[in-house]
Amino acid sequence: MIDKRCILIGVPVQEGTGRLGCDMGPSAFRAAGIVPALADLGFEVVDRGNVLPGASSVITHPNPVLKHLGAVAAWTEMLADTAYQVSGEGLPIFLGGDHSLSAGTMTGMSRRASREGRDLFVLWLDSHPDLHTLDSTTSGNLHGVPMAYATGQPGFAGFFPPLPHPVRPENVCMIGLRSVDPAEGMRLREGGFEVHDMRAIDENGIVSLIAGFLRRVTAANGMLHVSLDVDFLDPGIAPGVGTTVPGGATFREAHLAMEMLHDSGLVRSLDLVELNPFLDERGRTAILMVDLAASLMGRRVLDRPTRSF
Ligand code: Z70
Ligand code: MN
Ligand code: MN
Ligand code: MN
Repeated sequence: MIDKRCILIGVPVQEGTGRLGCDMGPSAFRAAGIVPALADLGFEVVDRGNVLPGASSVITHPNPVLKHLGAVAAWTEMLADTAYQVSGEGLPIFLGGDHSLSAGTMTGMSRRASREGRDLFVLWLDSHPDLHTLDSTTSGNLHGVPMAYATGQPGFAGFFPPLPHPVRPENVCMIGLRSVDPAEGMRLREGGFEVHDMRAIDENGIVSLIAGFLRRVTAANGMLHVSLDVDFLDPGIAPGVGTTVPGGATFREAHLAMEMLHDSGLVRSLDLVELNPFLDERGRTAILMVDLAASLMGRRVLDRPTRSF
């Protein structure tokens, strides 16, 4: 962590999903107490409020199912600039909003890493790889494409902003996958990504998976961005999300992952995405996500020595 300042950026994008409600995500994170939770850990918390994209143009594409291409491209362009700038002032926490926002945040953080002569690494905690291209998506929901865009898969040029610093697939670790479309599976097999599905968590435990990745980040002097999709979690504990996929991470696995990330000292930026407060139950998903963010930022039950990986 570069210092003790974290900067909250509300990103009320919902055009990347098929349903409404993610635009209320930033408000729900605030109502669930994210500011005092971080301030209690000794951080200076700067809440920049919600950001908005520039005007979107109508973009036509040969894939007729694409939804809100112009709007998501405009969000991406604005967020790449915002992530780059804010990451020079503190640790940005992006309060989504749907997962299309990560197209922008990964791009901006990759530029930040390059500026420091380093490589961006991404820990992607999600039931989905979000690795569709504009050509391969069959739902047309653009929260299914950010990883393909940020890693420079073909077909985005001329539709999304240019990508000067693509993230290397080898620097991406996905954990929690349990819903993968055929075109995404092909890219996962051939693209060089580090991929751990739910079975891998069950067989190995989440500790060894995360420790292995953190060792690689450390060895490369990498800068680490974490992208946490609500649907990484089991829907039994996190119902406030548009896509519920059974068999997700438990409360204890998710907290343990966050605690390890904190201990590593490697995290430089965080996305909290896909929270849909309209589908939540009395704020429990928002509260859980805030608690996980607090664990990542250093909340703990007992003092322990810092670990290196
Ligand atoms: C599916 C699609 C998706 C998040 C759902 C699902 C994509 N692969 N991503 N929820 N975060 O529609 O492309
Ligand atoms: Mn996702
Ligand atoms: Mn450059
Ligand atoms: Mn997902």
